[in-house]
Amino acid sequence: MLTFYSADSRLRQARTELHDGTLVAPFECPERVDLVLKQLRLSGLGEIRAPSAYGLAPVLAVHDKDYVTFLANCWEAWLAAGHEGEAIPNIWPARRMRGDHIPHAISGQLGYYALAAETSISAGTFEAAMASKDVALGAVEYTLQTGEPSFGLCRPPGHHAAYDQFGGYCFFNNAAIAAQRALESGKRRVAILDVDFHHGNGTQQIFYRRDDVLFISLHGDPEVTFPYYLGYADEGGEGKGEGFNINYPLPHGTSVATWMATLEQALAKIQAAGCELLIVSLGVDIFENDPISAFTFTSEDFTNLGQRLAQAGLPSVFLMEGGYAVDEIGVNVSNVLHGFEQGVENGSEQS
Ligand code: SP5
Ligand code: ZN
Repeated sequence: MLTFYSADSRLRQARTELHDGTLVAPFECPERVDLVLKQLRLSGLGEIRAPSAYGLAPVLAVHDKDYVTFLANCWEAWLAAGHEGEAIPNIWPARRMRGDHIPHAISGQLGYYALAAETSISAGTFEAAMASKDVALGAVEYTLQTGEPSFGLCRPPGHHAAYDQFGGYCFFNNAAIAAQRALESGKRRVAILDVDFHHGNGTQQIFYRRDDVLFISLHGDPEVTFPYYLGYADEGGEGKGEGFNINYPLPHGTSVATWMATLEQALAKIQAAGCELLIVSLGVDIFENDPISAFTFTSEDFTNLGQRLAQAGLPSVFLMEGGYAVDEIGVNVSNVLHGFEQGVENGSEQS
């Protein structure tokens, strides 16, 4: 399988994450991609290619222009305002305040555009986010042109980024940008299957009123985990999007058997909806030893996941989302992708 990767993903190197009341070294760190790359090479998955630069047009197809401008200017404005640490919001347009007003000061803009405070903005953040969406676009273009599967080793991740909000380590919604590109190239309906431990609130929000993207997410129950304010089972889409948003919140400690049984339901929905492309938001934070998550996948289970996804029989694009057990992230990602290739081979032997 072909992998897309950009060395510019390293430009995202925040020093601080607000975690459990202290500033810690971010879980979403550059070593994550280093170790995935290393394992993909070691296991011989296939060629690793740098993407072209696709510019801002595909970003503006799913994100707000003023939000993108804010991201592009945030770090400089933060420095110019004389702040010492990294840019972290500490006030929001909370209920019964002016939710429609964008203040002049960067501290006010940060709260306006942030959906969470763990994600700091620092030098290089915007450039890395640009590289990450190029990785996603490179992967989807390749799969659109060849029908062959691809892996976009995106970093920073994307699925928490909404139309005009960053957070959850995400700035541009790579999966949404890729899906939109696929639709513009002629696909009539695209499925985004989000297997990251956390609900893909940004992807859900972007497509909530549309029927050309089926968004399905399996995730930790938002009653007890991030992002708390979206991802419930009764969120089914709105208007013509009704029926095209499906959430499967699952309790902490959910067994792999239950998770895989839920995946069967998700795949049946994708088949029934006549989707022509599968984009997998691939978070491997469902791993049993993930430091911030609570599902129970072993490294071997990731192989089975990949095999099962191949049986859907669709052109498929995998895009990296979360996964913070850095020592095992390479094996876990590699197992999904090799599992997928094995699943494709088994499928073609049977037919
Ligand atoms: C892309 C992605 O996986 N983003 C995840 C963002 C999660 N940010 C908030 C994490 C809060 C973790 N608190 C868990 C405490 C466990 N002891
Ligand atoms: Zn996650």
